[in-house]
Amino acid sequence: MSTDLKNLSSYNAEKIPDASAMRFGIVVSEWNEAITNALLEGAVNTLCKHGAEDENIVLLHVPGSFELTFGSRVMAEKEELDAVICLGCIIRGETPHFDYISQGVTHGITELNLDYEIPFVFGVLTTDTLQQAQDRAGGKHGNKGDEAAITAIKMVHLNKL
Ligand code: DLZ
Repeated sequence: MSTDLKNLSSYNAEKIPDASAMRFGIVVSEWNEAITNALLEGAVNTLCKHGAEDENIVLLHVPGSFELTFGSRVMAEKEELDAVICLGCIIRGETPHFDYISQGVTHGITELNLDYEIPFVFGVLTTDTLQQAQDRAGGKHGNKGDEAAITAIKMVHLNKL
């Protein structure tokens, strides 16, 4: 199928707002770190490509995707931020753990978006296999870290209108 080869991270760079006055937090899960490091690299490169300054990107690592909610809340409380990007990778195993973690972090990040005045971006891969995750972390389907960064810039811009 032709859609198999589509890079889902493609976008028109000219339509993205300037991020030079924006300050971002990025919270990254250590589980599946080869994948989450690739997401992080994509997110940071994309923020910088659109003008964000290095000193305006604050990083925090948490043990697993389930901890992204708490880590993001800590970030929002302790730092002056315009947005928080949450990066994780949950790969389905043999037990229902995948579903509990996925639902927990989805719900948690949704709650943060409702409770705070800044956006929290969901950059969490939920895949059946490692290959599917690799395909979305700098592989044939692009990099969801790039997409999370673009979403964060757009949402900060929207929040400042
Ligand atoms: C326990 C667990 C499992 C089985 N799988 C993943 C995963 O695929 N991706 C991920 O980010 N984290 C996983 N974790 C760890 C949980 O997110 C969490 O860190 C622990 O349950 C402790 O709260």
